[in-house]
Amino acid sequence: MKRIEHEEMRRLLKMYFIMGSVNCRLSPAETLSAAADGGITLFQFREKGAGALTGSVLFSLGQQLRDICRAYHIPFIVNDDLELAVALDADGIHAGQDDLPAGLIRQRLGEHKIIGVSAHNLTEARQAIADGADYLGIGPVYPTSSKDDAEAVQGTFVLEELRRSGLNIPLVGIGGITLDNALPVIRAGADGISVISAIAGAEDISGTVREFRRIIDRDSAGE
Ligand code: TZP
Ligand code: MG
Repeated sequence: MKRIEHEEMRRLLKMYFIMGSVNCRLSPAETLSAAADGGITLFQFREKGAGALTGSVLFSLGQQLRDICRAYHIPFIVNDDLELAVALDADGIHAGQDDLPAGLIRQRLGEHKIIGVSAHNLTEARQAIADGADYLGIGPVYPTSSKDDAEAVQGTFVLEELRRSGLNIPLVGIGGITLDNALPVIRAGADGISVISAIAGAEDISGTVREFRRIIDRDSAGE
């Protein structure tokens, strides 16, 4: 099988939901099912922070969330952990700058898996593309309380800079994105948005995802 094509990747990035058990108000399975009902296009299992699960409990939760994704035909991405991604036969992996380089991940996972990399500037973006990333996560666009070691808030500047520099790799914005501030992220050149708390912590998870989709889909239709 071959690498995912840019246009398919762009479609998957539209509404990228990320979470782990520490982010959820309801159970992770209920949270993911509700988000899937609302229309998320991609999911990342990111089990991080105080109280994060480990070992066999982590693996079982991964299996449960992977199976929900499969039932909804939503690709299942694992954050950082290559062994977990392999053990769960995940559809891909997302790596930060301090994690394994995309080139090594590609060697291990093969051509057909999705590899995403976090980049904070043009240099990191170019390197990740050279290493074989399928998409880049750019942020934090806005202030976030979901990542302890988040880099400086960058607004939409880096997204704009990457597009101005002619990079056409699929991009997704991340960090503090809500229904009220999602549109500028798309207008700056992102193909989609990735969200933790505005979805995992929402009173009405499906309704919130539907509303995000309306904002993004309306804008990409040029309305
Ligand atoms: N990387 C940069 S910001 C962030 C990650 C994982 C957290 C995003 O979470 P939220 O709750 O959508 O701000
Ligand atoms: Mg990481």
